[in-house]
Amino acid sequence: MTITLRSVQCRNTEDVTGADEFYVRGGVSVPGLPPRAVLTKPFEINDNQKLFFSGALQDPDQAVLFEGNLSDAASIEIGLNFYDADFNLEDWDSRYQSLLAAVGGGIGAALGMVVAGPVGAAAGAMVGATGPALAKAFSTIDKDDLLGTVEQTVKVSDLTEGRHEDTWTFSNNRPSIKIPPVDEPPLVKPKKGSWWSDWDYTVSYVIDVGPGR
Ligand SMILES: [Ca+2]
Ligand SMILES: [Ca+2]
Ligand SMILES: [Ca+2]
Repeated sequence: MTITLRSVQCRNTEDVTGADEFYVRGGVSVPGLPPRAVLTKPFEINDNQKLFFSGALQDPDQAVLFEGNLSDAASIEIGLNFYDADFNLEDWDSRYQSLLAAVGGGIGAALGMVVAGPVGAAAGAMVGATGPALAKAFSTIDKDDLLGTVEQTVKVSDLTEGRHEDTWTFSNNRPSIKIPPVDEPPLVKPKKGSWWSDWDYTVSYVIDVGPGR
């Protein structure tokens, strides 16, 4: 089976003027397999645009979240952060491999701490790990704007053979997505009197399940 990021739709950018520089960072974990580090290079997207990762990325492999055969008993944990880049934009091409390695090291260390943790623990650990890992490689990267996070557990036994497409929608009002839902994430309220931006995005992804799973 494969899990792939398909498209991103922007209804409202985080940047106040012009397009956002959208990227995804995080990881995917299956017990017993090496984790997969996820890092897509930033691409510009503006209000009311929908872009496909396959066209927006020079290397569409960056949009692959998982690839391999799994048994019915397996489950896949996905932990992703969605960002608008405001810093280092000109450095991404030359430093991509070292950044990807930093994400891999960060999620690997975080997963080591949650071995045999409860369902969803690995996804949460990966979401929390990319910031510190990347900040070591790129000192200003954590000043980029976090648009949303997803923590999702996919049980292979829940999937029928064929293609499944679904979406994650996140905004300044509801940036945190947990699947299966633990409890409703709290609404984020702007602080009175401080600078505030709003944004609204939907990312779609595809799970393709083959006959051998
Ligand atoms: Ca921004
Ligand atoms: Ca930006
Ligand atoms: Ca906005």
